[in-house]
Amino acid sequence: MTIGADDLTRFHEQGYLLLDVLPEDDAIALRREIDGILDRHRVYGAVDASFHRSENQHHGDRLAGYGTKAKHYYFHLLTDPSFLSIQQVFHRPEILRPIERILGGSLVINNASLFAAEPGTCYSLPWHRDVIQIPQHEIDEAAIYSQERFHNSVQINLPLADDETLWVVPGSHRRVNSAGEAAAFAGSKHYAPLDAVMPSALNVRMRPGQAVLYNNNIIHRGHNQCFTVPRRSLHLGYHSALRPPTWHFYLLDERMFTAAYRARMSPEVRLMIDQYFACRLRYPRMEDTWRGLSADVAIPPR
Ligand SMILES: O=C(O)CCC(=O)C(=O)O
Repeated sequence: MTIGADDLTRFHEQGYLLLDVLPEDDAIALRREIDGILDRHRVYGAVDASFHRSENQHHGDRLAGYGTKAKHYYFHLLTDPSFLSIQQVFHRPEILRPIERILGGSLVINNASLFAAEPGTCYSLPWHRDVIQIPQHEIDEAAIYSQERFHNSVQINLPLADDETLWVVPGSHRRVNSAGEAAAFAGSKHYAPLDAVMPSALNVRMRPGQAVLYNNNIIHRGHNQCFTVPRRSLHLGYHSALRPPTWHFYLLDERMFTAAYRARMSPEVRLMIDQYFACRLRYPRMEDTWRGLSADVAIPPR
């Protein structure tokens, strides 16, 4: 399945798009497989119930001792051999086709993670746009959050269990902050304070197998006062190799892809990784992705 012109317009205007992507049974089967992996590393007993901040969650957690903290875990799926068996989902056509429609083909994966949390966990990632790689004084808001600029990145949350954690401010990806948003981000262009009020925020509610595709310049956050069901959501990022990438492209750590590990990957995923590093050779410097942006203006492919 791909998406039609209306969905494409909705994605560009609203900055996010909710889609039925995987059959629910496939999502539940995948969730069972992931539960099995987590269970093999889970430690039962006393739980550290203190609140764990999540601003640096993208650095990743270790599987060992899963469950000893009441925290929102973030596991890197492309570099941890424990997750090799589920990597086939990264090239499912149902995921790739809608993104190709948005980005224009030659897709390169640049992030694949798992959000996992157990019932009773409180999770509050502050409001942000995904610009934390850019030093605050170099964030050119008018150039980055602009309709004129083609944003070569699509991020997806694909829940394998009911999920009501993602919040977005529709349309905020292509305009500078409103007065209310500017007040929330007055102290930091990276993260608002945890208790900041965000006007016009919307909660994205999804069933297993649905996915939200979003432009990660949108103002968004992950927030769940207290999970009542486990969170098991895939969090994936793609670029098109046809255009210069954005700063999100540089997350993968080359050192993790040893010859021994690569030999264990499926040919399809190994090819995806090869394409990633080939693209990175062409665009080696992350800082080039935000410097001189006004020259990188282009209309989106249709
Ligand atoms: O938890 C979520 O759904 C959002 C996570 C997020 O925004 C992030 O990791 O940057």
